[in-house]
Amino acid sequence: MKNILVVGATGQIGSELTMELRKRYGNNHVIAGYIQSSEPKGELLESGPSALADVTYSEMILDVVKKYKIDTIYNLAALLSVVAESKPQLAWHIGVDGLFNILEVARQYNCAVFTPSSIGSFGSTTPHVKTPQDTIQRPRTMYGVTKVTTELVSDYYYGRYGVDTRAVRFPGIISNVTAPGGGTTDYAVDIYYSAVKGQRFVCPLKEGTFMDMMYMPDAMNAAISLMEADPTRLIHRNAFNIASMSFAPETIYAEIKKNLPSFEMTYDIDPLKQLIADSWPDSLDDTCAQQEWDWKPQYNLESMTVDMIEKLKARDLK
Ligand code: AKB
Repeated sequence: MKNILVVGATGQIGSELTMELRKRYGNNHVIAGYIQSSEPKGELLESGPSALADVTYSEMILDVVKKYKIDTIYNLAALLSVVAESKPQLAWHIGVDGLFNILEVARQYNCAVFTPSSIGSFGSTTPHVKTPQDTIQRPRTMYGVTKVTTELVSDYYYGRYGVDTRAVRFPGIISNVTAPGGGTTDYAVDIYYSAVKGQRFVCPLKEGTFMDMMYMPDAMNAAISLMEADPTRLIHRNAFNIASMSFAPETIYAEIKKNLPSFEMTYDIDPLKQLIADSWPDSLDDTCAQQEWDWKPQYNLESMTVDMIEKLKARDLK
């Protein structure tokens, strides 16, 4: 049986991934690692063990790994793209110094490590349509710089020390549980909340701004399937392109309107978000993930929209 530490367990991905891992591996085998300012609450707190695990303090990570005999770490600590532009040094400290802390403990205690990268690891000189697995990565955002670095450092620890590091490049993740904060793709979550609350949505990105997106169940499945994959089949490690849908604001708007016909959207462009989005791919080619670990998403824009609206309606949003 595995013993898993989720670092960043109270964040957008962590809060759902921790619960999913508990379902699959048993509640007591999955530790929700949190930082002081964001303690777990409710089901996350009550369903299993939690521990202070601030990625910027190596001793803290070491103590948790030793105490709970951890063999797998999902390292989700990071600042998202827009907020990283206002705090570039902190973004590096959490994303890169933090990763070194995790990898050093992983090297000593033989842990596998998942540290997600992102579509943000690409830049304006990257081929934008069907972006290949191995291609130009010259991002100009600090978020992207940290993500390329985490890919390289993770591969380094695999090649040099044999640490079992694996990762995917996440697209924008859409969830009806925990809201994201400070990302460029957040609009694709916010739009559903406005629609279900019966409010007009003001979109911060221009028509025609395509980006890859993914529904949370597929994103969680990608992370867990990759960590479960047969290592002898993996040619790549850090990090795999994955994809399930690519759309622009007008596409998601039209899809929501099919379900909620009175929904309205207008535009008020945020220059920083637009600059970042324009530098990211329109769509990724995920052939390597399909071939090396049988990656296959379940949701498209249509099925995700039906599910999002149903789940948000059931929450009776104020
Ligand atoms: C962001 O928008 O910063 C993230 C991402 C795509 O990595 N959601």
